[in-house]
Amino acid sequence: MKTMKFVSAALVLIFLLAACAPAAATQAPAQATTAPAAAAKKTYTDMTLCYPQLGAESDWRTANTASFKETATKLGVKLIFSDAQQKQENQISAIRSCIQQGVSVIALPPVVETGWDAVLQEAKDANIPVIVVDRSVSAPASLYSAHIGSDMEIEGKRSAAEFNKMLPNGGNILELSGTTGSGAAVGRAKGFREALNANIKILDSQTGNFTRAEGKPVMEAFLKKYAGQIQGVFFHNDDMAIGAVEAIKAAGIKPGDLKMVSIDGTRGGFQLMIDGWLQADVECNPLLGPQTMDLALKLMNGEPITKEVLTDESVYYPDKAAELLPTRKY
Ligand code: GYE
Repeated sequence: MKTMKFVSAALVLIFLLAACAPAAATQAPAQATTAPAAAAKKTYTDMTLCYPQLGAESDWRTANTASFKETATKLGVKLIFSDAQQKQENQISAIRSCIQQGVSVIALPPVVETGWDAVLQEAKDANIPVIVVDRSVSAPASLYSAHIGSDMEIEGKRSAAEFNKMLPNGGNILELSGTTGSGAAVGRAKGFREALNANIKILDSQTGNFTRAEGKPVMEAFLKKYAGQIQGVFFHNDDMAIGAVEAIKAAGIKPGDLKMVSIDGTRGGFQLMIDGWLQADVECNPLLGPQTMDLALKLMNGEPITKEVLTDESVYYPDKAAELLPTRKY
């Protein structure tokens, strides 16, 4: 009996030793390899980037989408792209789905400025960095890692400077503004008003939602109401200017009769300058894919980044429009 007990105790011991040994053997090298692996730098092929695009409302937006898709393909970044059709709730659900999928970084072009706090907090809680792209958000800066885009107020100021030059004795103008509540429309309207000479009056301002389709009827209504009273029109983007010019032509107004300034610098805007409708086009650069992915990689590697990255932009005029049009990328 005693020998039986001894033998079974010995067997248990041998079994336990045998069971532990392989575990210990596999743990040791695993520990040894994790340290150098963690120190290895991540590359673009490790990146899954979420881009919940806000819509396809303009040529600017089409170029912005193409920039993200082309850059991702070139660098080997896995892009999760969606189109929110200018609806914030669609962007929010796209972000939530990206959080669930555990993407590396979210790049968000916000359709409007407000209403992002909750979903940005969700991304933060999931340790997914967010880069705000193009338009700004009003959320606390602690809820996102960086913003890359244009200074919309400067674009508004540059536009005002053109009217100040063209209407030195003052006059009445109209404004076709972008999507209500969007960082682009808010910033451009603010900068424009700050820099516009006091003798130039903005008789009316209506949104055309950054689209050709809405720009045209807004201009038609403007012309009915203010015929003979205006000297100029300020457009928050080229697509609305293109739509509005159809209404302006139909009303029998000739190129140059009204002073017109727009923003973006798309091929369509350049064509309007060549045809004499626009006297200046303030540049807004949509080609943000490369900079965004570069910054996203830095975030993945815990490298230092610049919180506010502003795009370098200028103003285009009709005298160079024909020469520059073939070189335009959007
Ligand atoms: O100017 C307009 C687009 O947010 C800067 O959005 C962007 C604006 C751009 O629809 O064409």
